[in-house]
Amino acid sequence: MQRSTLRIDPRFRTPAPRAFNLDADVVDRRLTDSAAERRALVTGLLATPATIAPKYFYDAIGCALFCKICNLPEYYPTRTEARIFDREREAIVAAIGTGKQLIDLGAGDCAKAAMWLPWLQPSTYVAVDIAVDALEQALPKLALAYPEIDIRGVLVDFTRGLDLDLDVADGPTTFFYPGSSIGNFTPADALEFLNGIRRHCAADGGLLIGVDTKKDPARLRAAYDDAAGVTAAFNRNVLLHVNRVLGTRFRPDGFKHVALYNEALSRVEMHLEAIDAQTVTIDGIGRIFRAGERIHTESSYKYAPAEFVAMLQRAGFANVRVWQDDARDFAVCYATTHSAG
Ligand code: AVI
Repeated sequence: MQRSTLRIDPRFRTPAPRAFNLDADVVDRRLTDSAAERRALVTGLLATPATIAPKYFYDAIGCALFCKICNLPEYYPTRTEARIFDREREAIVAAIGTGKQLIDLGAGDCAKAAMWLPWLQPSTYVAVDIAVDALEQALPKLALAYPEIDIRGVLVDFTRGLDLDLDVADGPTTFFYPGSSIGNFTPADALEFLNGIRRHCAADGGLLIGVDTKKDPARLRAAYDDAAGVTAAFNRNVLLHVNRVLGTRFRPDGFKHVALYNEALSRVEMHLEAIDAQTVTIDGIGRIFRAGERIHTESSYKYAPAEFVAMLQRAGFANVRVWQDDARDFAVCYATTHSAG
């Protein structure tokens, strides 16, 4: 990913939404309380076990590494979801309908949604992401390619709460949340998040979402600990990002990448394990990481399709359709806000 010409200090405050000078407007609604963000990060690092929120993976280098992960032989979710989309495109379009507004959560480079634009022919396409670089590069190209669609971007950390009241117009709305990112929420938070989406959908709206399924733990582990070491680099890079945010001096090479499947909780966990004892000064406090001590950096929950359908129904969705690949490695669901077929 190229560096953006737009300079954004990660500690910045944004008093009010503003529009950048692009062919497609990008509104900045990122939250603002950088002191609270910093406090939460410090609290996580000083806790035992220590934690870092997964959103800190996605600086410019982290985004580039994540793109590489999506193309790794071991990381099946991205290509499996793409195959389901390809194979089931017409059935999915028939279920969704055309001409609605399309809200793309975690849009990134907008590549996944771009495949749907000619099919769904949305009136409006709103790309929502926290990463300014990706939206800034992708949206002008989309706006040129689809002049008939009102194309907009919203910069927001929607993992802190889904408040798109200013961005979602009245009328039928399709939310698009691919990539099994829902798995990075705890089940309780996922339910609340899905509820929030449903509230924004309005009548005749719906959610198209990708979900990773439970499977052989060895395959799950391999997907998060690839032979080329890309996921390990992605995991360790979070420490460089933390160093920039907090002014700490974590040494990424002092930590080992650990990926494991926690069968009891149905989740892959990623950790960074201290190779030897090290002390890191965090907000003036000397935090000792003992050899073998771990920092928990990510959980990625896996669902049986029936479990996920039940969660969608608990969130108030109805009429859930599920499409899977032949090996049942991944599931794509479309759920509506109305109960009639
Ligand atoms: C973004 N998210 C769905 C990925 C996942 O599979 O949980 C993040 C990831 N972490 C390591 N590899 C991929």
